[in-house]
Amino acid sequence: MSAKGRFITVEGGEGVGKSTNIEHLRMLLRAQQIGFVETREPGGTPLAEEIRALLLVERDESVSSDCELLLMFAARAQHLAQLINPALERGDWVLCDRFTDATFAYQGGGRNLDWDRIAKLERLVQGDLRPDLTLLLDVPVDIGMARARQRGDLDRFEREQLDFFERVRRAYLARAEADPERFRIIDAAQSLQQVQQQISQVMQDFFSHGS
Ligand code: Z5A
Repeated sequence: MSAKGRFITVEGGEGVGKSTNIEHLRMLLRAQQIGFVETREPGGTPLAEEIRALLLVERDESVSSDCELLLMFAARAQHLAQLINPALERGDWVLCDRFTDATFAYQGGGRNLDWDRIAKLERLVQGDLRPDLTLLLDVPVDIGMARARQRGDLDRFEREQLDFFERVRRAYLARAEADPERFRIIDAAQSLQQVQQQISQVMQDFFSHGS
C-alpha cells in the first residue's frame, strides 16, 4: 500500500499570481519525480466546474451570501469525493488552486459571514482533511487588482470594490497567523523571479522535512 499523498493549496486575493506560480510549483514537483494531480476550486470535476460557472457568471438576480457559501461547499464535496480523496489515497500529491481558506476569506471576510458557520460546513464536508501546506501569495490589494484588470473581462467576484478585497486580504492574513504550521506567506508584490525564489525555498524545506 502506498503512503498517503500530500495536499498543497495555493491561496491569495485577486491577481496575486496563483496561476503563474502554480506553473513553477508544477516544475518543482516534477523535478522531485512526485506523482501529482493539479486542480482548482471551485471546480476540478465536470459537475464542480458547472457549479463554478454558476458562481462566476454575472447575473441580474442578486446572489445571497448563503447560496454562494453552500454552492462553494457543494462543489467542494464533489471535488473531494471524485478527485482529491482518491488521489491522496493512492499516494498522489494534490496541488490545488484555492480551497477552504478561500471560503473563509471571500465568504467570511468579503461577505461578512460568520466563521463559525463556515467551520461547521468545513467539518461536515471535509471531516478531518486539511491541506498539509498552504502557500498564501500576498500583495497589497491595489497591485493585485491592477494586475487582474489587465486580463480583460471581469467575473462576478472581480467586479467587487476595493473594500471587499481589503477584507479578503485581512481574512487570509488572519488565517495564516492562526495556523503558522500550515501556512507560508509569500511576498508576491516582488518580481516574479523573487517570488519564485521564495516558493522554491519553501518547497525545498517541505520536501526535506515535510514542513
Ligand atoms: N472563491 C470564493 O469566493 N470562495 C471559495 O471558496 C473559492 C473561490 C474556492 C474564482 O477563483 C473566484 O472564486 C475567486 C474567488 C472565488 N474570485 N476572485 N477574485 P480564481 O482563482 O479562478 O480567480 P482569480 O483570483 O481571479 O485567480 P486568477 O484569475 O487565476 O488570478 P491569479 O492566478 O492570482 O493571477 P495570475 O493570472 O497568475 O496573474 C495575474 C497577472 O499578474 C498576470 O498577467 C501575470 O502575468 C501577472 N503577474 C503575476 N505575478 C507577477 C509578479 N510577481 N509581478 C508582476 N506581474 C505578475
